[in-house]
Amino acid sequence: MLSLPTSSHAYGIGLIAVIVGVAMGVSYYQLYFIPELNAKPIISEKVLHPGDTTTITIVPGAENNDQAQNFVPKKVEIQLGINNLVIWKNTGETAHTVTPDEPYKDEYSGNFGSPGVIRPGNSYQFLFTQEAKIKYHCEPHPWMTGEIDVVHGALTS
Ligand SMILES: [Cu+2]
Repeated sequence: MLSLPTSSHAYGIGLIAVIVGVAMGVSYYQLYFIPELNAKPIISEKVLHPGDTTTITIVPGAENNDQAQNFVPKKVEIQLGINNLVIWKNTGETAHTVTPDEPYKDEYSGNFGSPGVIRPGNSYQFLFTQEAKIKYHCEPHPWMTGEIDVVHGALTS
């Protein structure tokens, strides 16, 4: 008769201990683990949604080594918060890539460079959120080169 309440009491304490343990685990996960996983730098709205885009055209014939024009314009200076979204449009008839000479990672947008080839009629875009100077080329046609200089815009400095 006495043993039943005792054991059910012990069972109750055990259950509470488990619930408290799980709750602590969950709050630890929410407090420390998730924020670290989701940590993204704080970037101004103007930089995340610039008013203008910068378009670089990959012109027809760009794959020809003896053609001067490939990425047009070849060198661009863009301003954070103004035109820091860059779009490469392939208007030619050959697939090309946008490949950084040296790996570049933007703290917000991640690794720069087209994930594969940009087929004719397609485009590749990248949102730059930090000052940077990046030289790039086309993987299949390494004589195709370009440069992006990302600078502080008048609105963001
Ligand atoms: Cu190419």
